[in-house]
Amino acid sequence: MYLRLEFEYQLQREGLRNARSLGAAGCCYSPPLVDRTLVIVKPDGVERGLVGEIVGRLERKNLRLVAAELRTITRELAEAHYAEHAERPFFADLVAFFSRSPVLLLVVEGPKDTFAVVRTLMGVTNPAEAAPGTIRGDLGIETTENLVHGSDSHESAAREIALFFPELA
Ligand code: IDP
Ligand code: MG
Repeated sequence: MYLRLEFEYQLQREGLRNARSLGAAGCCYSPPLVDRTLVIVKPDGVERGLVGEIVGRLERKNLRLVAAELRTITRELAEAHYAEHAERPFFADLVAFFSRSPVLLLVVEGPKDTFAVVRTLMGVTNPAEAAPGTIRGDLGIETTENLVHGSDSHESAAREIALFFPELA
């Protein structure tokens, strides 16, 4: 499954710009769309049927989907994605978990510092400690199987989008 929504949103952006320049009163506030980040619904989220729940939270926040693809990640790509953790004791388990079944890869777009907005929606790494109202806080209980990945900086977002969606880099 691979949805390319870029063209559709380009049209929406054009429409918004036109509406603003004409001074038309829109029904809804739409923030400027300037920033992208990578979000991944991890294998546990897909296996548990929580894709709709998680994507719904991103959409209700008024973030927009730019790309969405269900893909089984190879061990090599999982190792590259999590390279910063290569020396950590949980690395082998993390790579095995991340490559065991399909993930949903998403590029989402919003206003300034979208990566930070997504991280707030996700909650902290350990779901047992994540605040209620966050994805991990509401839906998870274990540290490795914590449902969702989100880039942790502008630099990580650029690196990770290029890793999984080279055509969008
Ligand atoms: P993040 O996903 O909140 O950015 P990181 O520290 O970057 O957290 O860790 C990457 C992933 O590695 C986590 O989301 C989690 O799946 C796993 N992980 C992190 N710390 C531990 C741990 O102490 N034990 C087991 N798995 C861990
Ligand atoms: Mg991280």
